[in-house]
Amino acid sequence: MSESLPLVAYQTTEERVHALENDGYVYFPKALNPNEVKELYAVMDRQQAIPESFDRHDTPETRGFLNRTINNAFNRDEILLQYIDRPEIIEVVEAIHGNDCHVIGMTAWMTGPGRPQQGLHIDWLPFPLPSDVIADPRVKVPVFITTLHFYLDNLTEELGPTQFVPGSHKSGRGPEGDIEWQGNQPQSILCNAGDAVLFRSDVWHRGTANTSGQIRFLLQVHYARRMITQKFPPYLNRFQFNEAILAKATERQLRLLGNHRPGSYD
Ligand SMILES: O=C(O)CCC(=O)C(=O)O
Ligand SMILES: [Fe+2]
Repeated sequence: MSESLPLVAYQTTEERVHALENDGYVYFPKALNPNEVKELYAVMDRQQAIPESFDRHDTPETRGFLNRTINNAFNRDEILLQYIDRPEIIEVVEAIHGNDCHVIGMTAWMTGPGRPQQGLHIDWLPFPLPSDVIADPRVKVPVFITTLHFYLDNLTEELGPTQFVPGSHKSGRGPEGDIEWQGNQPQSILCNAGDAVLFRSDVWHRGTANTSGQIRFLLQVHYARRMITQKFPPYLNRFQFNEAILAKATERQLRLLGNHRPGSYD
C-alpha cells in the first residue's frame, strides 16, 4: 500500500507558484463543479480516436486493457476549449512560464481496468545538473513545461492514481531506476472528481495500475514557455484548427493556441 499525498490547497497565485517550484506540483481542489465534470465526461466519452492524429484506441482484445488517447482535444468540441484557461490555474501557469506562454498539447485520456503501473519517470528533463550544482541555492532551474491533470473520477488506489515524488525535480536527473528521492517515496494523488493538479515535467511521477472495474477519465493540458514548440499532430501542415472553435476563442485562448506576438525567430 503506497502513501497518499497530503493535498494542500494554497490560496494565492504566489503560494501556488512556490508549491510548484518546491514540491514539483500544485493542487487545485474543486477546479470543476459537478455539472462541468459530468459534461466533460460525456464529451470525452464520445470522442473517437483518429489514428492519423496520433490518437490511440487500444482495447482489452488488442492490448489487454482499454487505453484511448485523443490529441489536440481542444479542437474536437468547443466545450473542451474552456479548459485551456481555467481562472486561477491559468494565472499560475502564466506566472511560471511567462505571459506569452502557450498550450503545447491537450490530451483526453481514458484508461481501463488492467492498465499496468508505469515506471517512475520524468516527462522531460530540460536541464540535467550534477547534484551538488543543483543543490546550490543560487541555481534555479526554470520551469519549461507543465502538465495540468483534471481528474473526472474520485480517485482510489484501485483506479490508478498519479503518484509524485515530492521535490524530486531538485535531483537534477530522472529516476534512473530509483524509487525514492531523499527518503521521499512516490505518493498517490487521491483526489476527487473535479480536482486538478499542475506539475512540472521534471518531477518524478507515474500513473499506477488500474485494478478496479472502472475506466479512469483524465484530461491533460500541457503548457510551456513560448520557445518550446507546440505539439499538435499530425505534422507537416496536416493539423488544421477547427475554424468554428477558433471563432469562439477569446484573445487569451487564441494566444495560448499559438497567436503569438512576433519575437525572435518569427
Ligand atoms: O496516468 C497518469 O496518471 C500519469 C501519466 C503520465 O505521467 C505519463 O503518461 O507521462
Ligand atoms: Fe508522465
